[in-house]
Amino acid sequence: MFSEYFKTNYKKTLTESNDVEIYRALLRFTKKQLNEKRHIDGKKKLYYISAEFLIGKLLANNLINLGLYDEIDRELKDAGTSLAAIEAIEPEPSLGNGGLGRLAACFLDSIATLGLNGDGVGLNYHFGLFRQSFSENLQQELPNPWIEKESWLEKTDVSFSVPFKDFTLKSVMYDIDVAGYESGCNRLHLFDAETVDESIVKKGITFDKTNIKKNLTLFLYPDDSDEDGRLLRIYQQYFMVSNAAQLLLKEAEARGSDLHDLADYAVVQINDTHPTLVIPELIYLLGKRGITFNEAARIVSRMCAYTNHTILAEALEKWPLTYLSQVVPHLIPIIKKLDTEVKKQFKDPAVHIIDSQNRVHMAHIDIHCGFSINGVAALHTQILKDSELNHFYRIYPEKFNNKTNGITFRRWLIHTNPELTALIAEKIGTGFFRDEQELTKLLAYREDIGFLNALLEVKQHAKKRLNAHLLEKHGVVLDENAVYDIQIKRLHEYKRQQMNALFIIWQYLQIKQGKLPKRPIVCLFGAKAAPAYTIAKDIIHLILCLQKLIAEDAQVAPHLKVLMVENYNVTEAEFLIPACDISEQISLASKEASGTGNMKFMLNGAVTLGTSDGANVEIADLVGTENIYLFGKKSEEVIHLYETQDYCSKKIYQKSPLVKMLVDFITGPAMLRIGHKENLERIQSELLNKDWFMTLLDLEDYIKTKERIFSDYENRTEWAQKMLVNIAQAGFFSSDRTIAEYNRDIWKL
Ligand code: 26Q
Repeated sequence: MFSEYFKTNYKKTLTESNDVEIYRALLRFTKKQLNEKRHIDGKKKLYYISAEFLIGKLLANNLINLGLYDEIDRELKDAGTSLAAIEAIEPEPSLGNGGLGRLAACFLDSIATLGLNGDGVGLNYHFGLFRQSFSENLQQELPNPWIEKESWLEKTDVSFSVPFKDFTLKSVMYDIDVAGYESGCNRLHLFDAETVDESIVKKGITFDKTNIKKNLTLFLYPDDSDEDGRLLRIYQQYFMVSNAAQLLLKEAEARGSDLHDLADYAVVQINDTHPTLVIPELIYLLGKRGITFNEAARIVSRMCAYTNHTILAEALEKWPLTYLSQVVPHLIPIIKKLDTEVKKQFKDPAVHIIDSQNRVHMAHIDIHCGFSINGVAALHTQILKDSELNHFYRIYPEKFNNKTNGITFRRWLIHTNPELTALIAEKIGTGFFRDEQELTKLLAYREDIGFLNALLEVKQHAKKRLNAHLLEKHGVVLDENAVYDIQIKRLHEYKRQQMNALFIIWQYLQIKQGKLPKRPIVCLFGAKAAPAYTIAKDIIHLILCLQKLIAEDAQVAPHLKVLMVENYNVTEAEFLIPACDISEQISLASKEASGTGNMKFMLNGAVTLGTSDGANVEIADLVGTENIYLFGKKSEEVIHLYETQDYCSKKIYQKSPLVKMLVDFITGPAMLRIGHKENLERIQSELLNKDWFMTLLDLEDYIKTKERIFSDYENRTEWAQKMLVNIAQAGFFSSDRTIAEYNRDIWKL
């Protein structure tokens, strides 16, 4: 069918065309197919507002969801190319950073797949999150242009005026169609400002942060280490939510709402606190349309639901009232009024919206003024109720609920791992495409040696595919008989990439002493560090120095390899995850809200090495202790240590010769020959004098557990059984399940 379309429109055959031409034609063709799809509708509509939508490349996924993938792949293969080759040409949008953004993308897929009436709303960042490059073993940040003349974006004629204190900006709405699997279409609306000027970006990702008209949608998470940067974030947030609110009102009115009944027509999911200003903005807009403050606040409180993605105090947004006055003065009376109401009812300052230092606590607005607060994994929600948000839980127990995260299997199994998909389908049919719980049927094959061997073969094949990609794109060669140990996620101290680095030092020293691992070990990393997050960048430096040290050591290199993949993104993840044996999920217990990478790895037959944190706990419940490697202190112990301020990393260092040896190595002669003294000393000193995320606390247990996992890996049949159980029990983590729960408990579409 595509070849026909191509011939008619391009007056030549696929065989006579190159991959770039085919890509452009296929983009147009697929957009046309999307256009002809039914638009999902209904009286009530969900607006999923998010600063990030980490959608990844869209071509293959759209074709899968349209049911066209196999047919077009066949046509392309007949013409001497393939969809995989064509996909390589597509640029990856970089509209997100990590879990929260990828979750939003998986959710859009599931919302459409379940036929629910719901759109995403965000910003059209021209350069997205920065592109990462490594030079001198340091992270460098560059702009990441992803928008081409023809892309998935469609400019619409929808436009709104967004009033700031000193000027008003007109918006432009771009749409990306979101096709559900064998279902209709929803949309992702990305707002932009026509005045934005890419040419103001100078060296790296620096630009004039005060020139809002020109810089508003240039970058996701512009550096906010100074006041101008923080103000810019507020400009971005308000621009996003004002557009969302205006769109919502316009559409609800078109569907027949008289605004007094708005809550019957629209529901807003606030993805972390970044879109919180939508609450005062909706009250403001309803006020302008003649609705009293009290009624508006009541309507809005029936419409807004908030998802919390973190318990890190430093990540909970608090904006000085003075900043908000400088950007959106018209919202100040509303925020103050909401705060006054709260202060009338509750004396406890912990729940006030505006604190004694005149800072506005964004999450507090969400909790008081919305009807639902959800955590993203069972443990996370429990911690919110018991400690982090306990003051609020005691006031509004009925508002709190858990929605354990999920991932879309269309992307993270069917698309990324066609071999595994085919193998599973051979055994249990394709029912799991729609009902992921059907994967448990695989449990019947636990003793089927043929099937277990086939699983191992599929893994081997994925390693080959990864290696071909790494060779082509990054010029590196990995041993395909090695065990692949992978940690890919945002770089953050609580995720403890530094602990993994200390393990690598330990393994290096073992090999230096002649104690060789039974088979080569490959340690893969992928992570971007926020440009102003110094210690995170030091950790990248540490890992890159180890990578070089080991690669250049002829005695060690055959047994150990470290690779940090440059510019880690969704596409890299799609190559890495199917090839993984050991999934590193080693955050300090209580700190990782959920994790979703852990679910993707599990689904692709990797075994988790992790702490009892986030969704790891639920993975463990599903697969049983023999199919997961848990280590480290439990969340209650960690929370207790914080409360009593009893943790002292220096004491562990002084007591344990092993820990001392590893930490000392960071600034030893071998490392100083390669790395920068300043960076290495800073990370070492952080570990010794602060170690806020208790790396040294779990280090020895981590090393011991890792030795055990490598040893168990050698029993290939038992390992394949672990793989099987992990795949079979992954069905619970389908985002279709998560979204069905959101709809049942919150949205009620
Ligand atoms: C806050 C203030 C100032 C600047 C930036 C931010 C900021 C930016 C991004 C705060 C948080 C984020 C992103 C958070 C995130 O990705 N959280 C992850 O969400 C996933 C989906 O729920 C969870 O699985 C992860 O556990 C959680 O870390």
